Amino acid sequence: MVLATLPYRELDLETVREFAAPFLVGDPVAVDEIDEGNLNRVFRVRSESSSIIVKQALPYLKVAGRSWPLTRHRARTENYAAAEHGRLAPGLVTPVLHYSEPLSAMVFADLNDHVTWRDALIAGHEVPGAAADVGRYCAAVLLGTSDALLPSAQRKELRRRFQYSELCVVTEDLVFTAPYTDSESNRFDPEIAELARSLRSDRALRSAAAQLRFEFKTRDEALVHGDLHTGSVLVREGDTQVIDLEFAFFGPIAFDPGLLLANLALSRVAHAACRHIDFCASVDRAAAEFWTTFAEECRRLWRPTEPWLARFLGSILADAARLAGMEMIRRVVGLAHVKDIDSLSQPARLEAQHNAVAGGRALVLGPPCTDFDELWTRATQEEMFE
Ligand code: SR1
Ligand code: MG
Repeated sequence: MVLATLPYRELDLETVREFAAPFLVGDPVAVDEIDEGNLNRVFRVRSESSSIIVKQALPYLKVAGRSWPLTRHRARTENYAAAEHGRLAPGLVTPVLHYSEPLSAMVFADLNDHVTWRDALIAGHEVPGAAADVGRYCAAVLLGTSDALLPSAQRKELRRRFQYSELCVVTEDLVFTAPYTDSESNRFDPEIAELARSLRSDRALRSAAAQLRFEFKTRDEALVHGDLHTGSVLVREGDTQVIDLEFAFFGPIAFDPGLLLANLALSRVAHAACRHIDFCASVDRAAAEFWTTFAEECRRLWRPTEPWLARFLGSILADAARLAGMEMIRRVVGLAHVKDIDSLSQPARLEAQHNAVAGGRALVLGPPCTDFDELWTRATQEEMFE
């Protein structure tokens, strides 16, 4: 293949056909660009009888443009992390079928009968099994790459392959810093300008954010997904696939459960603002099922008699709550929002934004959460709102 031997170039609707051809049954006949995602270009290439996905890292952040340069190392990270997490959680991670180092491009099966869990939630569709699958995934990969289960020598070797990457710096900035400063990257509706300003002058919140940022940078506990929101999970009844592992790094175990719970809480807050009471109950069940399965699976994988287990899970829950709070706040006032709320019209949108920030604050500033119900009640509290 000519392209494979060339130096890096951005694939486009034409050149991606040549790159994709060896992975299709028959010649490529159609290409679409999938416009989801903030960082990379993603194409669907079809032949008469098959289709695949090509994902290419760009040398800049797609949502911000060339003014925010990035290296393309994230493609290598994603390729390694998908292999490692796929080994630990078989059947729950979409495998990379081919990786081109020169093009920073990956080929995946086209799961066109799946949707993102976020889209399913927005549409009000309950997906039985998804929450439990993601709970199992988290337990397998987080415990499986931590000192709890992985022998030291193997862990050292794995650790060497995953550096604190520039995407970790993006997270540091977008999750823990920008929402609490007058950063140019922040985006919020004019109606909540006052709310956004109030975050910058809240010393307790800023101090908590600084502490959580420090912990994010220094708690080298497990190979975390690093961006486990509901858009990083593809679902279909009977199948759940975790995708988009480019943010993977050795970080706090609570980071992935925290982000996942925050994104479920954002879904809940959005549905509550639309008075979709029945679906709120469905999101409540999904969140509880995620956490319960995660905890049970940790127990099973480690050993039910491990004397430290209850305290270990307790501290993950308390940390996950605070991290979830950071995620909820940044998805309202920071650069990257969630469709769950941004697709709402007023007045539901404003109510959801206020409640998401209130839930986030309560998680971050309240006393440490000691059980799941407390975390979820705080995250999804509804403030009196006019
Ligand atoms: C600019 S990148 C914005 C966000 O998209 C990714 O999915 C991460 O959540 C990141 O923070
Ligand atoms: Mg992503």
